[in-house]
Amino acid sequence: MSNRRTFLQRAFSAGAALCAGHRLSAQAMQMQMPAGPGSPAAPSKQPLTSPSFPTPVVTTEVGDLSYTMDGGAKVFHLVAEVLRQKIHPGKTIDAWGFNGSAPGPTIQVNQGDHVRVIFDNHLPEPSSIHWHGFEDMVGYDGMPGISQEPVKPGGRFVYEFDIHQAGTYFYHSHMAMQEMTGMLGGFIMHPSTPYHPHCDKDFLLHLQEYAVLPNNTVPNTMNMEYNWLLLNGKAGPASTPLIVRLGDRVRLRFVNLGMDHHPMHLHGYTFHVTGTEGGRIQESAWWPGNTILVGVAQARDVEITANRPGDWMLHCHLPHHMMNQMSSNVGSMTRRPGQPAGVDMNTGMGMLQGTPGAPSGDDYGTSLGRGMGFGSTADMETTNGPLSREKAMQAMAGMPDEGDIAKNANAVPGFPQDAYMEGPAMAMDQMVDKPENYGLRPGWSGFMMGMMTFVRVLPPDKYDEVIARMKQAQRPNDPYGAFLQRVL
Ligand SMILES: [Cu+2]
Repeated sequence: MSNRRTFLQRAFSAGAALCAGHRLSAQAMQMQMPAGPGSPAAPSKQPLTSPSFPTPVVTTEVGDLSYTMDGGAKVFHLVAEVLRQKIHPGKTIDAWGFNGSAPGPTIQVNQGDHVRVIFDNHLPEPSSIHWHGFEDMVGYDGMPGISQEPVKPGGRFVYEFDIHQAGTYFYHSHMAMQEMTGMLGGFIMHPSTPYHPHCDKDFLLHLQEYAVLPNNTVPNTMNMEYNWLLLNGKAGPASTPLIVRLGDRVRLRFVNLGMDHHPMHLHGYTFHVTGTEGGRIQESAWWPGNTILVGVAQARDVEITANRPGDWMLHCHLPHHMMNQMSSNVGSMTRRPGQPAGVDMNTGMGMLQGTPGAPSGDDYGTSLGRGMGFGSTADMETTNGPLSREKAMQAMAGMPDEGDIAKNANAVPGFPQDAYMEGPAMAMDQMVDKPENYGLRPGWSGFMMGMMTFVRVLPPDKYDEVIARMKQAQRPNDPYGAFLQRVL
């Protein structure tokens, strides 16, 4: 006990020492949550899945925005800024977000709170923040040029809210292109009266998409097609699994602020849809499903009782949203040594050259005549290839050669399909190693791309093992921090 109290005191002191504008440690934030039966201040040891309230919402990758108290107000300091973010091993982009991440950190408040958000604009252009779905005064609606002056670079605007709603809400820039380059975040309003049934785990997932050309780092927000599909700012397999104990009641909150609608599908379970961007749905109106279409500017809450163990996939079911770096129309997807970054028009577009001098020749395969080398004897190690067995195995060093590609594959109409998507994807288990991935089947990462992650429903022994590793990692600003505090 004394050790635990000492630890908590230290955590609180460390957090309190940080000024507003920095994210406090998750432990510090937890200390500021109202003391409930499962809060860290509770004197006795809690069971593993204590019915504490409110259950902190975990936003993997991005975590929470801390707050300080000023009189009766919870004060958040939200800073819009340009940042670099690694969305996948080997792919770092220049995004715009808040307080160090895109999406920005999640704001969590309680129904009945008075909330102040100090917004600082560190962008090179004007901005403002819209509070999506808030029933509040128009002066705080964040409409630049309508409800307020745009906040100039270096400028500040202070928003004030009396929270009388409850549910899954979000904030975003109301400059559309800023929104498409990452300026969005979650805003959870916990109800003053607990929902029934109690959820032991509660997760927020932002559905996002970027168009970033190969060899480029800047999302093209004017594009209408997307080649990077993300959950909380990470593309699979870099996304972080949702860790659940067998028997837990689990809530998943999806928020979509993008250009596409996403049918989010969970394997192995029938969930019930329990909430929208308008708040909680009364139980008699819940509807069952295993795929929920999350439209643009919508939130959808779904709940399951996790009574079936396994590493269950959770993903957008649009086929092109289960891929990474799709860009066969602009050149090879992965640049390798010796491969030019740019080539002349003839070569780059495969225009009527080569032997026999027409796109139907051997040098032109299913790459629409763009000289990608598909199906030819001159195939290159691009992500669109390599399709000869020899080249495939070279490119998948360490992968077992189990004859994944038939010897006559290049003669089969339609080839490649999944070999194109999955076969050349190198397993990168080590590159995305983290405690939440512990115990996954070796090579799993070669088969997870885009808007995908796992709901890992773990039996007690495996769950304890993963939780112990998560705690041991002691990651700063751990998005799981508030949750880990409760799991004793
Ligand atoms: Cu999708």
